[in-house]
Amino acid sequence: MSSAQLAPLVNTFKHALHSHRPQVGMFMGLNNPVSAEILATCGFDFLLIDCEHGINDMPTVQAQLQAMAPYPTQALVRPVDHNPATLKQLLGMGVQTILAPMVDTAAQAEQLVQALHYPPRGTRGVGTGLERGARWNAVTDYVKHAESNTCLVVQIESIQGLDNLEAICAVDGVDGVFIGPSDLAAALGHLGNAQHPDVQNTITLALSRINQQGTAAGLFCGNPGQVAAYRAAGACFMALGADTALLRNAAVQLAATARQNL
Ligand code: 3PY
Ligand code: MG
Repeated sequence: MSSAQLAPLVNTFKHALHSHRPQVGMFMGLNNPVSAEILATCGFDFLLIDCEHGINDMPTVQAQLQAMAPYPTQALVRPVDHNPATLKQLLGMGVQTILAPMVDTAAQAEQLVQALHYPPRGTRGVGTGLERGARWNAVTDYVKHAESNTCLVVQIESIQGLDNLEAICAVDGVDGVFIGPSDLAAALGHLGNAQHPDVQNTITLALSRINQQGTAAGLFCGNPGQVAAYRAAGACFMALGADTALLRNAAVQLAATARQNL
């Protein structure tokens, strides 16, 4: 390998899911490379840049990927939709793991797999000389190693998704299944109350069903007090809250503490 070439960029998150090694991370919605870099120093296995509900867009996703690159954490991106063109751009800018929201059927999961991989497995277009993902062709044999370092996690957050859970897990190329408690709560008639016992029981059962398929299971866990219970129920990877909420909660607490002493 010449000094102008790089070794393949290994997706340690994908490998962790396949060996069911527990992973903790956070959602990021602040849309800011400085806060992304700060969080990259904090000991999380992964940081998830959210384009579904956060205002992150293509240039700011790229800036955050660049900010996080020197640190031992993996970047995940949740795209706003399943559009293969959106996914192609994200992979091109160097995203190696996609968390796809609102996956309800095995057919949708299969379409996502196809969008993420080059032919013959999929339909991803080839443009490595223009793309950060391949480090503009500095990565040796990028196209040959892309499949083994590209990871798909699908989100289950509807009744239909629950009904099709086993079939979705069985799609070749689905590396993990992530429960979205807020949308699931809404789907179960408990909008705004993901802690409702019906929702929590449904989550526990879903985690067990995902594990029975041999697939890595994950979920959003806004309360660190629930980590142990979710782990016992079969969660392998958990997103522990969001940077936006962390900032607000800490600021509210700071203001309140100061006021108590005025
Ligand atoms: C949800 O809870 O609906 C999510 O998408 C992840 O937090
Ligand atoms: Mg959701």
